[in-house]
Amino acid sequence: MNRYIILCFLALGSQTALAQFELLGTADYMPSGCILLTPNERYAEGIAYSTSKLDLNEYFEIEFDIYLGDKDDLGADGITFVIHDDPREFQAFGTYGEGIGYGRFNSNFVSGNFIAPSVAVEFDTYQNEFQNDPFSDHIAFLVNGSSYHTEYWNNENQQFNLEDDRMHNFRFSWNPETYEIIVRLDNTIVYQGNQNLIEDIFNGNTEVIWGFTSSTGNKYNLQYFCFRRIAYQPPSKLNDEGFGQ
Ligand SMILES: [Ca+2]
Ligand SMILES: [Ca+2]
Repeated sequence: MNRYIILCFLALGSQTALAQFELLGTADYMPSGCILLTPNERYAEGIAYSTSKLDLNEYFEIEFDIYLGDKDDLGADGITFVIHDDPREFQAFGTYGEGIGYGRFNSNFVSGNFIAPSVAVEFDTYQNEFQNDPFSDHIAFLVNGSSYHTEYWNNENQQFNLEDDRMHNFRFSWNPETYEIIVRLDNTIVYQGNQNLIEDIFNGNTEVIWGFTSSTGNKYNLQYFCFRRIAYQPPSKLNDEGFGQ
């Protein structure tokens, strides 16, 4: 209990940490106010969920800076941003290694640990053939605890690398009127889709949990995220016309 109080104090004292998180596995608060997901160690799994749920009836854009480590060839596995309504609520977790703490080893078998119902954006730093991963690091939109994807974004670059010892800006927006989801990495749109999350994924529920999952395997990296802001208003008309963004 004492540790919890101290961590909350640290978080509240930081200008960057404006959200409280439930922490699982190796996840922990960092002195900077960012949230450690995995240390630079083998076979780690860390998950952090905001204690405040999202309301999918409302427009939102949520922004983070993410860090995927500094080892390219020897690094793994990545992180996911997840929105879920799993019955385990703030204790939900998926498989380590190629599951990135979100998914499962084989999309054809609904067994093992995975998070569902859910959607997620994976930032994947290690190639796994069962998940249809390309050679390069990549970003993919995932559904209902399956790490397998048929499409991905890697800037059409087979050398694309996120384990570059740099922070990367990540934004996710949801529009309940148009059902549009937009994901940006470093101001580039890396996923854009239309899906009625409320009806198609969450069976009518609009109050959902959000957070990050992460893992390592035999290869590993330090991985963490920093919450920046959440906005509940869509971009202004000015921005829709191409100004200001
Ligand atoms: Ca890489
Ligand atoms: Ca992978």
